[in-house]
Amino acid sequence: KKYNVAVMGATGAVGQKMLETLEKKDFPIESLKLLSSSRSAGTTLKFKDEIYTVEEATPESFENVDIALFSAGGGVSKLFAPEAVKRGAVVVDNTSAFRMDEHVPLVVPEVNESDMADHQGIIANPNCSTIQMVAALKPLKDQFGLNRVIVSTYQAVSGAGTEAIDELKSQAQSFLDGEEMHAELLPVKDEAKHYPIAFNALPQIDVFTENGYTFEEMKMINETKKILHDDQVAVAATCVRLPIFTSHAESVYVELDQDVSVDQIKALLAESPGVTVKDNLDTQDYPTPLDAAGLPDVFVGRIRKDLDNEKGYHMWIVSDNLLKGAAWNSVQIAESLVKNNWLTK
Ligand code: 11C
Repeated sequence: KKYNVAVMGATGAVGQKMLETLEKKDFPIESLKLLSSSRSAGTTLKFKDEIYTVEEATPESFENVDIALFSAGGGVSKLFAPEAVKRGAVVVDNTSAFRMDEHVPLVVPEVNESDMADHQGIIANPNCSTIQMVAALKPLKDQFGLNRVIVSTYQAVSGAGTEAIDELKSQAQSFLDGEEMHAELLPVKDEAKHYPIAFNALPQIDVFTENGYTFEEMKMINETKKILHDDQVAVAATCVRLPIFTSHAESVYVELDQDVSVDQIKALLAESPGVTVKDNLDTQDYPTPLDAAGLPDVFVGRIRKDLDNEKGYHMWIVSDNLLKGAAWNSVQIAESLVKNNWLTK
């Protein structure tokens, strides 16, 4: 059986990776519709040697669509996802619009695939920095119990879209040319103040919330608890943007319920789905954003025991934010819907 698929936000950084992933995984597509806001409508994109013209989305665009992959911002999802569901499509939404809605499963297939079984038309794809962390946390929680997580992130500019990629390039060029760097976008498009990202580190991703954490940090905290089905696990996050194009890296400290060896943790993660352990100090082997870019795995390295807490461990988690963090995970969700017969309700 083949499916009528729509990609909403097809011209964006994630949308383009969605097309690449659908093609790479040879997803069974009967028809493909590429949608966007009016701004990008008319753009042409290639999929499997065919040229498609991106159409401006309207509610009617979703007639006869089986699966709609959304990645065009929360506002667009809020507007169009219910319209798509009304017309019989199942929406895989890669924005934060519905993630914390109790009727919307928030899914990383390797972690909580079965949460999708009773979906009501929308399945949310978690935030990229959450996905790669929970992929490693879930096996640890199941095997050894998980009490606390403290994470600091080192996030790529592509998380903020193609404009942020362009901003880093032009600032880097200006700096090397001895010219002034212009900052108009990062850390957050609509905020009053902008800082250069080139040769810099910005401790703000998304807007600040009332408790002093950024929205990105709160996403990591709240989404982790929801995906792991654990309100009790303590989670704190500090999210930082770095001048990296692709792949988010994370320094993660966890406290488990048990005192286990580093070798036990390595062995467990090595056999966990979607996770690759890259950790050999003798050969200086550890994951880096450049190495992880373009690959679908979540890479874990620098696994070591805390020197003061016998149940505390540190690790370094890296993954391509546009693939496992977004497009790859969304297409995995679509594959799971098909495989488990969860498309039609
Ligand atoms: C970033 N993590 O790197 C963000 C991008 O909620 O899906 C993804 C935002 C989201 O800026």
